[in-house]
Amino acid sequence: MSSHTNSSPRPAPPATGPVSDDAAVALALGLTSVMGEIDEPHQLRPTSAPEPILQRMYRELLRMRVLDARMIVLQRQGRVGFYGACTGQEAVPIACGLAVESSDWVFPALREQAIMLVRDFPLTTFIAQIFGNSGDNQKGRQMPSHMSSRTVHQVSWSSCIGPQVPQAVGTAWAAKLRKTRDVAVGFLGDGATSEPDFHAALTFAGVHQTPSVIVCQNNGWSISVPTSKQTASATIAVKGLAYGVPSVRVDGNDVLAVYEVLREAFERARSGDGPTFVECVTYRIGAHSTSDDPTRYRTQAEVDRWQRRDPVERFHRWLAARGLTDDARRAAIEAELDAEIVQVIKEVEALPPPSRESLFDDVYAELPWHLREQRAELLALPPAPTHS
Ligand SMILES: Cc1ncc(C[n+]2csc(CCOP(=O)(O)OP(=O)(O)O)c2C)c(N)n1
Ligand SMILES: [Mg+2]
Repeated sequence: MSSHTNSSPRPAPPATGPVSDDAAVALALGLTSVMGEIDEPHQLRPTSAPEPILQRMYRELLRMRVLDARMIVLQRQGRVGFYGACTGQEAVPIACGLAVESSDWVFPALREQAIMLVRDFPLTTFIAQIFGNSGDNQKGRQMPSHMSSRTVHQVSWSSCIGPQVPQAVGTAWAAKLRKTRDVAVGFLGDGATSEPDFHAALTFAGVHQTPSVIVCQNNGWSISVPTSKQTASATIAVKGLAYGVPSVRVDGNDVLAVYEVLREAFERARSGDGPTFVECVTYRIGAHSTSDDPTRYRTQAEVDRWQRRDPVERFHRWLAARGLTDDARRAAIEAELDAEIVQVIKEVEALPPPSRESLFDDVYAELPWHLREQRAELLALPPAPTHS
């Protein structure tokens, strides 16, 4: 037996902090909701969103749904190589995009690219990234769907699972040391909670009280692995309490609830009250990506059950019940958005590939001699044949 016996009891944990607070535990184990349409016990709260925000949310939700559908068609037609949709999970990125301030930093995982559109990133550049052509601000160097831009303080979607969370916490720590008002939000999926990065990030955030918001989109699956195989914990949110981080479990298909919870979390972080961990309970309606076939590992009955909780439909019904929209208005907005997206695709697809010489840009402030030589050699060659 080791020398660590029960003869010298551990000191009791400090009485402060979220672990000792019943209300805090209830937030991490329960489900926060505004619309209150869900079939499990939940804590209802009112919305603070004024009508212009409600209408913006509506339009952005509809836009993302239409955009995803169009992009998947492009991939199936072989016009783009890959696409990662967020269908069924739109409420989280849209709510986040409306809750953050323009100076805050966003570190997305796999399904949050919509945040940059909500923060007014041009749709043309967004779609050009998926084509990877000369309209792409990343010059075609990233995998499709891995868009990023300093202009909207959003780093690339991370194909590696987990690292965006410590990156966000580190950025938040820098903001704290520099005494700015900036907050950093880092995303992860339920699968990523099995990665060491998740634990490192929450430990650091709790110890250093960083102005960070860590958001887990629990969409039920990590490609073909169900959440029940990631953890035996009652909820994902409750794990945050062990790190001393206030944690909230929210209906991730209720755009109003996610907006409230994130706004509060940003506010806490900005006013010096430290990090928050948010679990958004949602579902990936489509495939993991265009490289996946979910019929191999989940039932249609499960998908149908979640279709009834669809975030776009629910918000439409909620607005309609208050006289703020109707089916005809929705159809008109969708048609308008679809026409705009089709037009942008047409313009972007006609753009040439990134220029050859752009290969040498952006790495060195001053190009070293050997790369200057290689650049000159490349430019002396005839242009590559174009594909048609
Ligand atoms: C470190 C690492 N391990 C494995 C993978 C392969 N991989 C890509 S996405 C994914 C599942 C991620 O699941 P989750 O975190 O729940 O996010 P979701 O796709 O459901 O949004 C895996 C295992 C990876 N990209 N990086
Ligand atoms: Mg997942």
